[in-house]
Amino acid sequence: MKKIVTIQDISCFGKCSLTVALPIISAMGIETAVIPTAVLSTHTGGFTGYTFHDLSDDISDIASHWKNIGLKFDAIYTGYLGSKKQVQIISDFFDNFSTEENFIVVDPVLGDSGHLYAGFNKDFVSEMKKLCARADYIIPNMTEASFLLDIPYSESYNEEYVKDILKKLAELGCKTPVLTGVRFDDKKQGAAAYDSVTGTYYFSFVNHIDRQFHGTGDIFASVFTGAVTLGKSLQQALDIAVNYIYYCIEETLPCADEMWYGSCFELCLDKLIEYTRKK
Ligand code: PXL
Repeated sequence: MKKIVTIQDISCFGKCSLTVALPIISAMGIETAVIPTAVLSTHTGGFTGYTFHDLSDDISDIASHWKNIGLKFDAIYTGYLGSKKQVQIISDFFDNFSTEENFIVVDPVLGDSGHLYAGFNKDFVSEMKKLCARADYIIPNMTEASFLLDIPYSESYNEEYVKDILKKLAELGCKTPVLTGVRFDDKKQGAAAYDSVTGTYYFSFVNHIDRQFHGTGDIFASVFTGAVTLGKSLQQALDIAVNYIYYCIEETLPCADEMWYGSCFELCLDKLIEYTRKK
């Protein structure tokens, strides 16, 4: 059985980070080990008054124990990290657990819609850039890509622009950057990737639905990481993740007002399992 370790926060309410990564990766038939980086009462996107309990010191202790008992993983997948210090701790985790056989996915969770999430600043972005340099795959959205590359955020662009961004993201040091939330017109939306080893670009699109829901970036990253872990090609992994997000949004639309803080991803896990099992 394949085994992924995912390192990100637990937002106790709000459907993101570990509360989506665990059910999604498990549904794909992959064992999911977790290291929580922080415990928040809710995520930071729209809630006020949330609690934040930093677990930085626990990460190294958990890693030491795992090292002692010889645990190995097929993939290491990181998401939301709460501080610059945590990024350094995760880098040490990579030193200890990355091997020739496994791969690293960094979802550089920084922001959305042109803005950084609450609590993040340019120093944090610089630190995240260093983590991206160590990854096989990074999965930023357009906002995160702009901050990582220190370029203005734009909502209107063409295929050449996306290819250029992907190439520049690869120049940060990561082998395969994957860009989410790609949209050239109001008909299609999806994701793009660049395999810097072969110099090949990949795209995957579905019909555009003009509604965004919190946590879909985490869902995308979890599905993509699971698919690559199962040996799917880059194109297949993009297609599975893009289509699953489409179904999640479609399922969420009827209760969109109530679901401003997350999506109804639970209602289409059957579709994810079906996609995952297809050859
Ligand atoms: O969905 C990304 C995410 C993860 N974890 C926390 C967040 C966010 C985005 O706002 O606040 C705590």
